[in-house]
Amino acid sequence: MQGGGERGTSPRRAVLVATRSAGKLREIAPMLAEAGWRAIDLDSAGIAESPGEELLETAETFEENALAKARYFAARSRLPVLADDSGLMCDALGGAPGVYSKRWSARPDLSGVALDAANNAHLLAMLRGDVTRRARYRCAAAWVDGATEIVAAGETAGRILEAAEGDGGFGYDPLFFSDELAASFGVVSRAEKSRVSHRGRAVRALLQKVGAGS
Ligand code: ITT
Repeated sequence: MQGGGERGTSPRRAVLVATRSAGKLREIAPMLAEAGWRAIDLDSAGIAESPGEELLETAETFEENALAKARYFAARSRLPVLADDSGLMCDALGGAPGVYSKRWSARPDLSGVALDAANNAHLLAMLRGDVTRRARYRCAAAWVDGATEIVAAGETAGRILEAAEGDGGFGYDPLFFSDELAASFGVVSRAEKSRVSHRGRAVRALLQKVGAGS
């Protein structure tokens, strides 16, 4: 069901959201809907996970990685593609884990919430003794549609808590205390997080550029 069969029932244009992360998808789909796009996920598009995907995120910047993911899936679909590369950057760690955020705890045997828990434990261990605990999330969102390639980035600042607060969001969210919301991303609603988050900012900026070009 790659959009084609639904064309007659929905006037909204379809876009493939090229992520294997359920957390990202839950945040990106409503932003697309708000801009008049219908999100199609990789499973619905019938694009099964393949070993080649592991090799997509080898660059040193979120922007290059996001573009690599979008290009890869654009070659496997007829839809416009949106991809996201994102991560956490801690001042006391010189910007780490950055583009290595997902596999920072070096536990290739884990995935999903178990991987998030291992990464969060590693984050707390690495920041032991850091009093400022300053950090920011960064996201690059990329759009590929035929020859058109657009990238936009967004950031959000905060600090890393000593212990998790809430269990909302995903990844490092329960440990990330947002400056702007004065609350952990683990306790706020998805809409509140989206309003100030790195992903909210990147995706909204991207969709504005896409709209301006069409
Ligand atoms: P895709 O590449 O399939 O989109 P991924 O989970 O592999 O999914 P990334 O390579 O971009 O995505 O890694 C992002 C990691 O950064 C993610 O696994 C989290 O650990 C962290 N992260 C990024 N954005 C986050 C957010 O909004 N909340 C919590 N953690 C986040």
